[in-house]
Amino acid sequence: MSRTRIFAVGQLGPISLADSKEAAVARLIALLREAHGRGAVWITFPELALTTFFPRYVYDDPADYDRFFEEGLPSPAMRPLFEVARELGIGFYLGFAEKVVEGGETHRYNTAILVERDGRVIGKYRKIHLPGTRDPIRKANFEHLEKRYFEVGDLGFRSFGSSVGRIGLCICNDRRWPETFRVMALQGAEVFLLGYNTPTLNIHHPEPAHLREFHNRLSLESAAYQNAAWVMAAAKCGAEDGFAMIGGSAIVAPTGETVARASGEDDEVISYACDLELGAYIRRSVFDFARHRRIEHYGLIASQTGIVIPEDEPAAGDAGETGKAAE
Ligand code: CDT
Repeated sequence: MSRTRIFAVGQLGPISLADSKEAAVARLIALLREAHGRGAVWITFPELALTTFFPRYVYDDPADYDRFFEEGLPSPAMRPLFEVARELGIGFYLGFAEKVVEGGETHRYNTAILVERDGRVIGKYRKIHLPGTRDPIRKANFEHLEKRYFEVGDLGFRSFGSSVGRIGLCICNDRRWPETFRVMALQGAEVFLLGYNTPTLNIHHPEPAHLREFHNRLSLESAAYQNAAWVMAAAKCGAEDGFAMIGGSAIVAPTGETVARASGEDDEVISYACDLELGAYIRRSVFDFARHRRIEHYGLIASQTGIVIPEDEPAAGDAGETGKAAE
């Protein structure tokens, strides 16, 4: 028996540094209305969807960057989006910069929330894999300073029950790490939602621009396939004040096949009728975790961060030069 619902992804084109949050939210509402018109029950919006991708800029004083952050849920800027979504009965994923006082201390996170079709916040995630640096590296005319503005998320990778299925959520760079998705899949996630802002130029590790698109797609498709789950991925893309970011927002099936893909680098809705039973079927066979996983051999994944060559192994030879394998 199928369990089909229409999921949508709302891609955003550029948001300028000069744009107001109100203008960004008006664009999100237009995307949400279009998704609803297509019969969608849920829409995924990008990472940091209310502002430009501000970690590309260097600020020293919180007084200069606090304007990018939201306080309270819904924050005043988000409230109109919450209201229209509840009125239309459509759930959503939204990424934003969060400022919160907890335990008497101020914290700032790169956050995403899940808002149920009746307007309740049913899930929250604070980004764990923060890319870039704390200090400027001055290798280009922009930076990637997520480690400067955000703390590492403290909520873990979780999945949440919703009226449309069990949802796991993460943010941008998390999609490059398979551990992200496996932890959520082990909690029964059937659909992974994520938003991203990916600069076309990699300032840390120069590489051809086409690889940025390829690695995005590769990460999404492998996450879907290896966990037998649907993936909804929403880009904020195009040139924000001249700083280019990739598009390629996509919906990927549990088979690993991309079934819908944004065509441009501006505001755009893509949608697909997703049968959650397709993933369940695969999780009863080739990816029946309970039957086939061998956790007694996976210990290093959770106990070691970097690469450690076992000491009892012979040193690596010069097989590259001689063509002879080290023995
Ligand atoms: N926003 C975000 O996480 N972007 C990163 C860029 C990595 S290059 C520093 C990404 O993984 O797409």
